[in-house]
Amino acid sequence: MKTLILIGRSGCGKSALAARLTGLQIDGATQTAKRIGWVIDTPGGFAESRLMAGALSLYAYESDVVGLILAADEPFSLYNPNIAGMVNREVIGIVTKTDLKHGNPERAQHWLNLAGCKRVFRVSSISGEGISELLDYLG
Ligand SMILES: Nc1nc2c(ncn2[C@@H]2O[C@H](COP(=O)(O)OP(=O)(O)OP(=O)(O)O)[C@@H](O)[C@H]2O)c(=O)[nH]1
Ligand SMILES: [Mg+2]
Repeated sequence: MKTLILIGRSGCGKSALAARLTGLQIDGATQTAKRIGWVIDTPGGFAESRLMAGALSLYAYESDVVGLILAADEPFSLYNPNIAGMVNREVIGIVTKTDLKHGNPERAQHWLNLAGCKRVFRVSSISGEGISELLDYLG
C-alpha cells in the first residue's frame, strides 16, 4: 500500500476513515500526527492553523499520497485555489460523510477540484461507500 496522509478540519472524519481503511481501531480526537498502519492521521488543528500547517508539510514528505479531506456537510472550504500544486506528492481529494442526508458532496468535490485535486473520491466510513475504490487506487 502507498502511504496516505489525511489532512482536513477537526471532525471531518480523518480518523474514522483511517480506521475504515486499515481495519485498526482509533479512539477520540487526534492530538498528534500518528501512523495507523500505512495511513498517517493528523489532528484537524494542523490544517486549521497557519502556525501548525508547517508540520503537515513535514509529514507529507513521509507519504506517497496526500489526501485533502472535506466532509460532505462542510459549509466552506479551507483550501486555497490550486494548493495541491505546492506539494511534490500526488494529491487526491476525499469527500467524507457521503451518507449524510443534508450533505452536499457535489459542492465539496467542486471545492477540492478548485484546490487542484484532479482525482476526488467520495466515501462514507459509516456505510462503507467508496472505500473499496479508494483502497484499489492506493493498492
Ligand atoms: N455520518 C458520518 N459520520 C462520520 C463519518 N466519519 C466520521 N464521522 C463522525 O464524525 C465525527 C468526527 O470523526 P473523526 O474521524 O474523529 O474526525 P477527525 O477528522 O479525525 O477529527 P480530529 O481528530 O479532531 O481532527 C465522529 O463523531 C464520527 O463518528 C461518516 O462517514 N459519516
Ligand atoms: Mg482524528
